[in-house]
Amino acid sequence: FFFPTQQTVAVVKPNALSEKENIVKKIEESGFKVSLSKEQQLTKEIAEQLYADHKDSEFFNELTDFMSSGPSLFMVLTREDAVMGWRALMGPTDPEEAKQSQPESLRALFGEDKLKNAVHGSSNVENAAKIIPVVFGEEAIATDNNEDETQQQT
Ligand code: DGI
Repeated sequence: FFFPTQQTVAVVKPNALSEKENIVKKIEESGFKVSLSKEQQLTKEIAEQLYADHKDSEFFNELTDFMSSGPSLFMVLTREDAVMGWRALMGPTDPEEAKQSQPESLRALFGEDKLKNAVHGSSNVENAAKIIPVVFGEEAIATDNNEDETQQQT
């Protein structure tokens, strides 16, 4: 059965940055290549772009405040079926639910509550493609699409 190679954006949220080594280890053990990686504190504006699909949500302001409250780790992950695969590794939005249904997921292991749930992932390849140049710069598109078969980290 064949799944296309995809890229997704993974973010270690500010509350879980101290666990970044453990989280990256699990990411690599799950077969993802970390194609790009950057630690930075988001501006409120970039946090709003990251969560643009939630702009009408009642927690949009709280969410974008939290995401810009301290440094987070941004990564571009490359793998077959990366978007769904990364969402599966993250687990359900609510860490309490994750502990019940998927105790090995990252949100079960490192999440505190629905907001401080340790990690973010793009919901589709279009959203990932939109935020990559915002965080990594326009040149990221050309270099990052340069696929090869090695698992070396760049
Ligand atoms: O894609 P997910 O992160 O799994 O979940 P989502 O798209 O439903 O929500 C996006 C983010 O919004 C989530 O990671 C944290 C925040 N959020 C979701 N539900 C709640 C919430 N924040 C608060 N304060 N309360 C919520 O019920």
